Amino acid sequence: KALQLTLAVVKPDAVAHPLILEALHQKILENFIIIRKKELMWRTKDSEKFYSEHAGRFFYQRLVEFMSSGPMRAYVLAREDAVTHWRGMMGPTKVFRALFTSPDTIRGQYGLTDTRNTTHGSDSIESARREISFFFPEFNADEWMVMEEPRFRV
Ligand code: YYY
Ligand code: MG
Repeated sequence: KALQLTLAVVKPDAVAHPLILEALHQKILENFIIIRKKELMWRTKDSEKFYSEHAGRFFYQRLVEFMSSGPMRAYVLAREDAVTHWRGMMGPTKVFRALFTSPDTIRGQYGLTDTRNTTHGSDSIESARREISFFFPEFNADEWMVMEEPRFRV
């Protein structure tokens, strides 16, 4: 079965804590092939653009401010069913749901609030494609699939 790509982001709340950042990095290493990795910080306008689907929601302003409040770490990750696997590892968006229904997930373990919830993960193959090029405009996913993906399966 072919490998699938997804985008994972460690958000500013988790990057701010070196032990949490390291724990998340280890979890990622155990579960995925890391294809690309970078540290970056957003301007407000990047945050607004990335989360434009949520414009007008009650949490939009605090989300935008938080996501441009400090450095983040982004990964392009590969494995079978990478999108759903990372979403499963992250757990539910909302901190109380994460705490009470999925305490073993990343958000259940480290989430602080509904906004400061440690990580982002693409929610579909289509959003993974779009979000990977948002964070890694120099990365050509189609080319990777043709030129590199087969190497991991021989
Ligand atoms: O994909 P995911 O991150 O799990 O949740 P979304 O519903 O797409 O919301 C994106 C982002 O918005 C979430 O990670 C935190 C923030 N947010 C919030 O601050 N407050 C909420 N009540 C819901 C979402
Ligand atoms: Mg989402």
